Amino acid sequence: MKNTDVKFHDLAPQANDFHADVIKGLSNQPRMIPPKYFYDKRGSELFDAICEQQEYYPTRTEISLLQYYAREIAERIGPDCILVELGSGASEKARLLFDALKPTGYMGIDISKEFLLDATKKLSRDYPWLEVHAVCADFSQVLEIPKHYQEQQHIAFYPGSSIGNFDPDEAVIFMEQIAEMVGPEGKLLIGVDLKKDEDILNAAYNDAAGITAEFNLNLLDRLRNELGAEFEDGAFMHEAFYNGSDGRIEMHLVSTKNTALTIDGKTFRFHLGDSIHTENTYKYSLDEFEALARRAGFDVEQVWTDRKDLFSVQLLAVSNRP
Ligand code: AVJ
Repeated sequence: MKNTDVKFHDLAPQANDFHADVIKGLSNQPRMIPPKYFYDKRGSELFDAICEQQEYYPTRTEISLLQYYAREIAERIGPDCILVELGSGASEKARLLFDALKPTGYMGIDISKEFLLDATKKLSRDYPWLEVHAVCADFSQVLEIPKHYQEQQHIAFYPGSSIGNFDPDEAVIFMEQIAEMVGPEGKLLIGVDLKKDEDILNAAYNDAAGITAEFNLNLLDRLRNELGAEFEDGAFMHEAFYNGSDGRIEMHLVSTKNTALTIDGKTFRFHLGDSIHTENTYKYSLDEFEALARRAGFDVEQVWTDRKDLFSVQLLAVSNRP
């Protein structure tokens, strides 16, 4: 492979059906819209701004862990691996590992084709020794790692604690698929947000500058601009709270009055305080996550945490237990 060539694999993922998912989600009880719809251009910008907020500790803590422990992580994994990043975006976190890890190849998997091609081209330019692959796919698609990489160990990389968006049972299924993808000698390097003082959790999703509120409310702008939804300005407000019995932050859009939202002649009525559930983000203790990983067929090989035990980066190995 030449210097800055990126090998492109198009698995032609099914485009999201925003309209159908919203109608379905608002017709159910409780009403729910999947969190993947937060991330249009504005939503992605707002998410980046969230990551800069003092209260939002996950991103900066994970970045510090990857920077600080890059060498240890690399030693644990060993040389010449194939690093496969799920939802690679700008590949910023993978970059933190390359100098220490020296993988043979990097495969960035992302659903957003233009962004993926742009990011992987830059990567290939910055790391001329690295064989870079861009895979346009969604997580439900089975990824085959190129045959000529059979000698190399396959390491899935799933930073960002996005595993928290899955219900635990779904997380197990997802991680089983990852185990299948990396094979019996493979590993998973994953960022997992931890249970902690509820005040810290609540503050992280209710930043004082109101960026998370804007991020949540941006979904309503999308309904209006893209689906022609009609509703009163100010009819909904941001709400985020830690639900201790389920171990998760919940985000909702809560009606501030008795009101209605109409899409395509379909009217959804809300009483004061009724909600549209927009996100769950599960938090785990180390023991809970270890149990979850085992259910999915992984052993926890090593865990790196910050001094305050806010966040963890974990290396899981596909288990050889029967
Ligand atoms: C991208 C899912 C990890 O759950 O913390 C941030 C998304 N939502 N603030 C998270 C999010 C509100 C974020 N994840």
